[in-house]
Amino acid sequence: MNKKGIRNILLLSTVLVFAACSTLKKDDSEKASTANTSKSTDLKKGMRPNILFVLCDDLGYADVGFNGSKDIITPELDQLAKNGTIFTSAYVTHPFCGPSRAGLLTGRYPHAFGSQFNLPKNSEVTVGEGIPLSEKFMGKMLQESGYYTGAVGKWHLGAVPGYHPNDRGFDDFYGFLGGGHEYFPSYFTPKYKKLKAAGTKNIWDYLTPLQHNGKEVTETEYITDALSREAVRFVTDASKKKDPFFLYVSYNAPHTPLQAKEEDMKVFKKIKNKDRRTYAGMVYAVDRGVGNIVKALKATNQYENTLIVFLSDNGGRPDKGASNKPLKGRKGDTYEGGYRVPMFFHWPNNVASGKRYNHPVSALDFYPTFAGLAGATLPANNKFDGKDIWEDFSAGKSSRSGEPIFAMRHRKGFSDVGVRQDEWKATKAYNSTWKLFNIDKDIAETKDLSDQHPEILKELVEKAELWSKTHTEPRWFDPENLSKVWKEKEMGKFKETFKIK
Ligand SMILES: [Ca+2]
Repeated sequence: MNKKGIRNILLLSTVLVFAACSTLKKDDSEKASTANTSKSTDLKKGMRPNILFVLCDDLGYADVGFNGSKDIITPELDQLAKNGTIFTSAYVTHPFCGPSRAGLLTGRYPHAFGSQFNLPKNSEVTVGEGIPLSEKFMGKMLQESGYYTGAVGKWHLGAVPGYHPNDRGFDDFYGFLGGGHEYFPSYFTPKYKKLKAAGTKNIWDYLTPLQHNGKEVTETEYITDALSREAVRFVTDASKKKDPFFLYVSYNAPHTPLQAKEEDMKVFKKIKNKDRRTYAGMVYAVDRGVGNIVKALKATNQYENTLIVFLSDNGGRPDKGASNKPLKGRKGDTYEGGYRVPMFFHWPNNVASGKRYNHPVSALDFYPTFAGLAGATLPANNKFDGKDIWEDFSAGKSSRSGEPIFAMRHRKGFSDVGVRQDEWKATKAYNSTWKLFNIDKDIAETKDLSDQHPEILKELVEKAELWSKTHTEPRWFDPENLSKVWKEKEMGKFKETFKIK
C-alpha cells in the first residue's frame, strides 16, 4: 500500500475510535481540552504536513466568493474552499491588526503579555521593542521541530533587532516590518529616496523599502504580486529540502491605502463605487497570487501534503470598500463584524472536501493544532489559550462545548467586550449595556435576549471578568496619547466593564 493509502486508513481509524470514545465517556472532552496537550501528536506521527498559512489584512467576512460575495470574484480561493472545509464561526483574537497577529503567532491572548494595542507607527523609535521575548512564536516552535520556515509580507510585531522575523523563528523573511505599506513601488520608491536625501529621520513605515532577511531590496512589482512571487520562491526552495515547511504569507491587502492595478479594476467594471471597485481589485490580486502558490505546490509535488489555511486578521471596513454582511459592525468592533472572519482549511485526503464546520474556533487554536500535526512540543513556560482542534474538527464536533472565546478592545476611557460560547454571544460595545444574542439563530446580533436569559448573560460576563484578571498592563499604546486616558480612568481595573446593568 502506498503512503497516502496508509495515511487515509490511519486517519479514518483514529476518527472512528475517537467518535466511539466520545459517546462512552463524557469527561473525555474535558480531559482532551487541557490547554497544554497536543492530542494529534500520536494521530499524525510521521506525517508532518507542510503548512501554508495565508492571512489577509482587513478582509471583510462577505468579500470572498466562498462566503457568498456576488460582486467580488475569487475563483482560486473558492476552488480551494470547495475542495476543503469552510469555517463559518472562526474568530481572531482581536478586532484589529497587531494584537490579532500577536495572538495568532503566540497562541495566547495578546492582553496576557501587554500587546493589546497596535505597535504605533515607526515603532523602532517610538517603542523600541516588540512582542515580548517570553513568547515563543509559532514559527520558532515549528522551526525547532525541524520545519523550514518562511514569512512573507506584513510583520507588525516588532521592528528592532531581536524582534525581527528572522529572530523569531523564520528562516526566510521577505516583506516589511510596519503595520502596512504603499502598493506601487513607482510611487513609494522615489518618495522615500527624496525624503532620505533631504535627511528626514523616521520616514513613515509605509514608504520604506521592502527587505529580504534584513537587507533592503529594490522591489519593482505591485506589492501583492511581489509577495505572491516570493511565496512561490519559498515553496520552490522548500521542495528541495527534506523537512516539511511552514510558510506564513501575510498579505497587507486589502488594507488601506486602497490601491489596485488598472487591469484588476477592469474586472470589476460593474461595481459603481470606486472604493469598492478598487478594494475588489486588491482582493482579486490576492486570489491570483494564491493561485500561483498552489500551482507551485503542484509543480513541486507538494500539493497533496500541504495543509492550506486561509483567513483574515480582522473584519473589514465598510467605509473603505469592505462588506461584513450579514455580520454587524466592522473592524475594531466586538460585534461579529469586527473579529469573525472568512476561513477555510484545505488538505487533500485529510480535510473533508465540500464541508462547512459551524462550531466556533479561534485563531488561538492554530498554535496547538499545528504543534500536533508537526509532532512538535509545546513550550512549557506558557499557558496556551487555544486548543488542538484536529480530532474534533475531523469528527465534525465542537472543540469547546461550554467554553468561551473572548475579544476585548480598549477605547478612549472604556472597553468593548465580546464573549462567544456555543450558540451564545454576549457583547458590550461602545459603552452601551451588555446584550445577549443567540448567534446561531441571529447572526446579525439584532434581538437582545438578556431579559429572557439573564443567567446565561451572567455566566458569560463572569467568565470574561475572570479572563480579564489574566491581563497585564499594555506595553505600548496606539495612539500613544491613550496612555493618559488609560491611567486617568484606571482602565486596567475594568471598574464599569463587567457591570451588567
Ligand atoms: Ca488588519
